[in-house]
Amino acid sequence: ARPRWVAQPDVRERAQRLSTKFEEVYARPPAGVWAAPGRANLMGEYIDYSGGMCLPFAHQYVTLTAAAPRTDGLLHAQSLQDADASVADREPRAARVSDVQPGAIHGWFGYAAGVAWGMNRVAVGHSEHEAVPELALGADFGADLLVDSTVPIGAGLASSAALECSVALALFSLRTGDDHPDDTLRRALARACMDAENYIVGANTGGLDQTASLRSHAGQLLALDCRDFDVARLPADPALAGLTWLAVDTCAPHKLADGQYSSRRAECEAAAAVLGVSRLRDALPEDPRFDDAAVVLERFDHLLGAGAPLTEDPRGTRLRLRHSVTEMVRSEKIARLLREADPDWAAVGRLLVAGHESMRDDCQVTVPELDTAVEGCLAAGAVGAKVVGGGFGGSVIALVPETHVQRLASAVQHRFAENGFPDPLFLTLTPSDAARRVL
Ligand code: GAF
Repeated sequence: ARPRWVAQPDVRERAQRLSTKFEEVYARPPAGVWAAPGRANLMGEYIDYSGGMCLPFAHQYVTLTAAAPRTDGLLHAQSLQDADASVADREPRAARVSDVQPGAIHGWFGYAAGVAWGMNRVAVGHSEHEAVPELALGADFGADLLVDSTVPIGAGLASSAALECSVALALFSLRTGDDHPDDTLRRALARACMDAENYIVGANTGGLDQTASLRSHAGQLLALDCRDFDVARLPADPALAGLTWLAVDTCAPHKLADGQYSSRRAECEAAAAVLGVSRLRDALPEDPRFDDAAVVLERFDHLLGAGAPLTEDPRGTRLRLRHSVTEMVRSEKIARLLREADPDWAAVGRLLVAGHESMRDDCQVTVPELDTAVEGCLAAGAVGAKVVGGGFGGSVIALVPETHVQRLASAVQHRFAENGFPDPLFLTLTPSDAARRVL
């Protein structure tokens, strides 16, 4: 069989189609259409919640939200993907904004309604964020929403964040009339989307995806410092070196809310408690090297030997710690390499492979399809390859010479067939603009 490629999205055409559909569904035109991308991540997996550095970029696949305001405090939502969903998930969704709260909303509508809740929460401020009154939706604010996604769903490419962030930008624009929120407001919107995911959807994720979706720039990577969500922009363009980003969606089912993700996070928090720091990044110095990671592990072993209170699974906790601190160093190393005028992409590639091995052996979030995809990419000439995002299925990204892309896809496809895995999907990814109004 020939490799199956995911078509490049025609965002304008999809937005126009969505606008027409909106009129059919709600019997009035939308006030606009907003789009938010998913992300890839070069390095810094499973360390955002520990304050590590991540290196994401927004890709060109977006989720679109067409929206019009209401004045009765109600939120209505439908999705063009509902046709593919189970019957229970297909009904139009409605909720009063003031009734949205943890445990109240289920299914994908939780992501959309959760954002309204998150915006009101961030507006008044809470322990993790100072008040940003511009995000307040107001007592009678409501909206009709129609959603369409071009981001492969559940593929580890941040389809959830794309949904949240497109809804957030739509609600913000409807409420304030501001179509160009600055970086400070985007940071606050990202926090509102994180809150939606953490509290309304119940996935204890760390903010990487929402930040990438709302704060990226075309042609750049973000160096995202998750201690304070400050970003620096790296104008790293592999195309200058004849390289491109290829994603292989293994199509192995991917799910974050099933406890595996939260247990990884809990183990990292347990390791931090043993080390006496509030988050693992604080156990490393400002400009960390691999030697520093080794020192942290020695300290951990020493503290355990001295009878530090421990978790149920000391061995697992130590592996998670080793993944976290080495991943933090790999991220900083790649950021240093990419700040050079002519980056050493071969060195970047070696770090990507080391990152994958750590995700496989220490974080333990890969599945055979992911490992096979990475091995297949490397055997066929990729400069580097690794799982992207939360793992347990989903995608790998590979850094690939442009001239090898087709050959490499055929080789991976062949390897999947040999292993009896279903056909994967292939996408070339381009660092693209953050969430924006498109119509
Ligand atoms: C998922 C989460 F949503 C992110 O916060 C991040 O932890 C990622 O997995 C792993 O790096 O995408």
